[in-house]
Amino acid sequence: MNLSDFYKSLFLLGFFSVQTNAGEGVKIATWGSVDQSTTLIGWHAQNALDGVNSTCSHTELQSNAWWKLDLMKTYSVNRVTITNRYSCCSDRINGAEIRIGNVSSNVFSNPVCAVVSTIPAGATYSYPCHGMKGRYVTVDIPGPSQQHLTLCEVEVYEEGVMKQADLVFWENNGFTIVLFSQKTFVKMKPETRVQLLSQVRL
Ligand SMILES: [Ca+2]
Repeated sequence: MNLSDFYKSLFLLGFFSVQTNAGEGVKIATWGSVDQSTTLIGWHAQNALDGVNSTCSHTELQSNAWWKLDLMKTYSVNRVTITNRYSCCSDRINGAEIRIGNVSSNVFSNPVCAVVSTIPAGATYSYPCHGMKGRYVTVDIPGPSQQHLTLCEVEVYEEGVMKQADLVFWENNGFTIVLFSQKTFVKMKPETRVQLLSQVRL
């Protein structure tokens, strides 16, 4: 069965939800908005969320540098991945904290999921967060010393079944299109398991 037939079969069966393989989770980072404590010219916070490993966010030299993702509502976060800079300065990520919580004004008050010891240049490391709940996912370099925070990609995953309200299916030229939260199209991997439960149609 090719992909279009697969999606179409989902629609014809008339009910849905999506469940991912255990440990993989649903990527939710691209549903949010981002900010950082300061911005080196051209190195925007969004660069850590554009799916391109060669583009990075970058703060100015400062103490307590941070990058913050607002997921727009509270999620249970399964894991966070960070892709480190390839071209330079890979040790700047050492000691970075990943925090998850609901405090926006002072990101340092949210609980720590993990502390990065080191990530090789250009590598992507994954950090389990075991369902920590929060609207904000931040990465920071804590402390008074003047440092840059550079992140080339950050991905956030929620484990489990997608809520029905988060999904919209509709047909277009024989294809069934799936929309997550009015923003993101599904990009299913072949091994993704799909369990059908209910349907919303535009
Ligand atoms: Ca990037």
